[in-house]
Amino acid sequence: MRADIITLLPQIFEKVFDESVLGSAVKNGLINIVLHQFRDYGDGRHKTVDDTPFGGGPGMVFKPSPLVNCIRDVRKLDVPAPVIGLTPQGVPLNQNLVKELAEFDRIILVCGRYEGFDERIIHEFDFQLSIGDYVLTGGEIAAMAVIDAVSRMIPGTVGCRESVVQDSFYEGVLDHPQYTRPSNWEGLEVPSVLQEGNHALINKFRRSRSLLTTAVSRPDILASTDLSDSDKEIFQNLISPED
Ligand code: 6GU
Repeated sequence: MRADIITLLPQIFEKVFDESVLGSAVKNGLINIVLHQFRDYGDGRHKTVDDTPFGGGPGMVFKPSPLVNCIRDVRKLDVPAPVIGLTPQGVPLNQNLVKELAEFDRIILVCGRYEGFDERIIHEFDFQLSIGDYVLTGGEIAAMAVIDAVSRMIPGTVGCRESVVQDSFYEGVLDHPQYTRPSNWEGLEVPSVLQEGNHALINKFRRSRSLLTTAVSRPDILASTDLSDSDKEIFQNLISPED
């Protein structure tokens, strides 16, 4: 996948795309990140990209022309791609949307700053995306979150496919807890079923812990998850245990 990022702060992305899982994905050519400094499209000697809001109020607003000219040029650089504005007004990102984004050969992310964009440019966006119900100082951290989550869905980025499929949210439930050695740490014992090697029992234990955590912490996501018959049986057992 190719991801173009339009930003005033291209330098802050470098470390993130250089290290660890994302770094390897970039090095292995699974994801190609292209940064664009849109100040280059600014007006006049000072390359101005913002101005005070009509009607007054705090902060600055991105002027329409520099950003739109940059978006139009970036669009033309490669195959067609959705242009995604990163703003707190956008649709909330979730794992389903991450999976859909991972299907594209190319995406273009536009990072806002200041008080936002001149409203007349929003038709340049195919849609706007938010990463949660809080306000960031700019879209850069949101762009990093989007790229990180999307690249995990591209086969080859994460070592083991199974680990992606089993992750929190992937199949509509939260991940089960994990334990490693020592089996007794500060008096806290690892559940015995995990130490005994019966994989059918281990899977059942993990699934029941996933379902329970999801029911307690995120009943909203559980409500939109299709539960299998054995999941229903697990809940039934939690309510009225067999033994
Ligand atoms: Cl995409 N941008 C900003 N500035 N704040 C946010 C956001 C995006 N998503 C949540 N808060």
